[in-house]
Amino acid sequence: MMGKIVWVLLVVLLLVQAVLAIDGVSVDRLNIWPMPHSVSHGRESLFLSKDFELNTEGTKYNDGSGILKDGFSRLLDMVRVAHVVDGNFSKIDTSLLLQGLHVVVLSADGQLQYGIDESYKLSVPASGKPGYAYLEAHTVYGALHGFQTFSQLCLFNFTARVIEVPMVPWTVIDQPRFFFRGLLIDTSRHYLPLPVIKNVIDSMAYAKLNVLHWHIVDAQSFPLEIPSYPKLWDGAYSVSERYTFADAAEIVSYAQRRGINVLGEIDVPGHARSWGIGYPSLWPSKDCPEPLDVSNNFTFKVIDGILSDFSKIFKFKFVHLGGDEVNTSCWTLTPHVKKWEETFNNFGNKLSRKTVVHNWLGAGVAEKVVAAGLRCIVSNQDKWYLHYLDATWQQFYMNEPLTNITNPNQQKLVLGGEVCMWGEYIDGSDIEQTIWPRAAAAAERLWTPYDNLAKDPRQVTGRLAHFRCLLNQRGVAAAPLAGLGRVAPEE
Ligand code: CP6
Repeated sequence: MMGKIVWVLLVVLLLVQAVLAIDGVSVDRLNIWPMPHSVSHGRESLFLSKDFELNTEGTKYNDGSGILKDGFSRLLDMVRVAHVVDGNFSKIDTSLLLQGLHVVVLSADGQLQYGIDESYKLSVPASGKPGYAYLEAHTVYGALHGFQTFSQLCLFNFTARVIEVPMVPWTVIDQPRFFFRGLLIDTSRHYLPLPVIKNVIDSMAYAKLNVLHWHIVDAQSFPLEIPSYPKLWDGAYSVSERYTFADAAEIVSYAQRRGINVLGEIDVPGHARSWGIGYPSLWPSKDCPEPLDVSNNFTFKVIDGILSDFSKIFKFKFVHLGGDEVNTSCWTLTPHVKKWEETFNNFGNKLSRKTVVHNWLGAGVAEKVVAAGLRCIVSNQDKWYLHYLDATWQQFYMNEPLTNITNPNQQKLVLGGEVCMWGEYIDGSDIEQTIWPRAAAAAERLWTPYDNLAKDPRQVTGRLAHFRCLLNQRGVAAAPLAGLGRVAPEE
């Protein structure tokens, strides 16, 4: 009898020891990027069970296209970061095991569009009887942001070889400061292969950026198929450096499934020389090939054709028309165009109130645009241009879109901002490390409530360094914070 009791005690002791042997990692700061609206946490640790699962009970949204399901499966990949999870789950006390994530999406509407509700609430329970973590969002895209945040709370425990959520219980309440959080890519100066674009989209989702501004075409090349005018992509660099119409639709769908809108752009009437390779009559003349010949009806037929084809694939409510850097000397020099110039100048000044002005160039323009009652997206040339390799992440962090805009009604006209990766000096080989980590600094500026933003970038260095490592672990070639180590090219 005594022998039996001693034996049982021994087993119990061993079990307790086994459970205690799995130490939680102690984390010394909140490593969430961008910083949420509000966060609270505890000091305990939980572990994801072997069959950590998605539970969507009570969700109104019908996930027929699998956006939620695929998002959850990417979440599992993200938290594993390619480690082999071979820990012994039977050693972990069930009071420390999280069975899954219960996601409730309140709205049935699965449309992604400008201005949708991207908020979410995430709670991870304390140990004891943890069951499920809980994520609630109005839209499936808010839930995807919640997945991103959850993934950043997790880490791989190298002792237990399982995934741990330290500092439970967690409560995160979150929503973006601006609706428009963009990144521009330029596929005209250098062709970007489709897998590169997809990797950029993945990385945008990690930083909660939500608009991919696709500067598809420029003077140098016309890589996109336009079914209405099938000779336009004769202006591509080569027969292989092209996107079919279906490729573009696939990019839009890939982005959309990650909560990212694609803002398609044709830059007119300047920056369009490549159009004339297939259709030379779009040029004012052979020796004077840009801007587009705006005295020619055919030019407007082609623009119409492109926009009508665009509307079949780009579902975002905005389309970008460039309109920048129009060198009018060819118009002045070519008699049949010169007659037209005045009209153009006139309607240029009478932009419809439906227009959103993208402040691409000089700083300080945004305040004039909103004072005139127009909506605006801020890039501020020297602040959010990624091709300036000597611009630091600290400068990106400190670029405030509402600078000098104090009137609340005018502040509402600033829809957000956009970092720009102009393609003259980069291609698929180095685009990722030129975008990251600096775009992440801008992403926090655009996501996090103003009062939660660091007033001095030194306060966020450690947290950004952590996010940078996370990007590397997920296969994104983000550069070290200490700088790109390259010399800025001459303009
Ligand atoms: N391409 C187009 C560009 C630029 C612009 N439009 C540009 C101009 C100056 C700088 C960076 C980019 N490369 N189509 C102007 C918005 Cl510094």
